[in-house]
Amino acid sequence: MTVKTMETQQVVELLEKVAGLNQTGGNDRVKTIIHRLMHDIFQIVEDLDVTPEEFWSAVYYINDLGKNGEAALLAPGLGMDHYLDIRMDAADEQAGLAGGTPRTIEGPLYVAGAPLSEGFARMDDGTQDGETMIIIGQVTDQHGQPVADAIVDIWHADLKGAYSYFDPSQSEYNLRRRIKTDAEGRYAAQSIIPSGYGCPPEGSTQALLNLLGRHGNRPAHIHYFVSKAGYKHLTTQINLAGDEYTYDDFAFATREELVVDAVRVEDAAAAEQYGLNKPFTQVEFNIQLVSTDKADLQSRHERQRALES
Ligand code: MBD
Ligand code: FE
Repeated sequence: MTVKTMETQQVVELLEKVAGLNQTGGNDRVKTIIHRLMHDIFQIVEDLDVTPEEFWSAVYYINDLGKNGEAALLAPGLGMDHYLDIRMDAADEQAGLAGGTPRTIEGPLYVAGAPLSEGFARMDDGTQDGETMIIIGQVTDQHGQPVADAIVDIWHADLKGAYSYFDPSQSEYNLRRRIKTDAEGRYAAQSIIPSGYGCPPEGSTQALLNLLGRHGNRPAHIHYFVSKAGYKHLTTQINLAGDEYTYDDFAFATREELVVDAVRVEDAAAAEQYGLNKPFTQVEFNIQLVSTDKADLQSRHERQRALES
């Protein structure tokens, strides 16, 4: 079928009324976006000859997506979070603010207000018998000078690939901590090596990924927010090397500079240094911040987050 109606007066006027362009009230930015959005959806229906059956299955898909609370999970799966990163990277480049440790996506599983400590934190509650992970690193500026008193806000999954708060079986703020860097800009944490994440197998996100012939897995990874006044806020993650999905992340968050080796340490003296009496795995992630006087770049973007006031 090759029915073309998009350029008719009837459809042009319909889109204008849909977006409230003939009304004085409302919000101009929303009107502009909805006008363009609905135009482009109509255009897809025309160009791809979308059938009523296809159209209504999409509508009820969105209903299910919302019921499952998965809209912010589908978004990274469809590359939207990574696309925003690509834009922010390009904007930084244009503003002369490129450089430092690369950003990558936040994901939907941050919880605000994790316990804050100085220099070191124990992140796991001791209930899971995982491989002990020691994370160490130094925060520096673009000239390699240590950044003291930076807040390193770290969160990661447990052995099931699940995150505390969203997984109510875990203790409060399990595997979530904020650590203030010491005078040398250093931070350290003891935790357990996380497992990779997989989308809920019966969920809406996985249902669409199946239709695309895609999996819904992420490699083992550790999320970071790093901030200090005077520096560009950094949202990033590290991906552990050697995971099946390190270079095949359904959320497109892997960047070469963010792939980190997890190194097994068998040396008893090294273990003793952290009060451990058994081998452990060390992960080192050094972070370079970029200075800026632009206040809006010094804090994380606003978005809905658990327990954020
Ligand atoms: C995660 O742990 C995650 O980091 C992202 C981006 C999406 C789903 C689960
Ligand atoms: Fe994650």
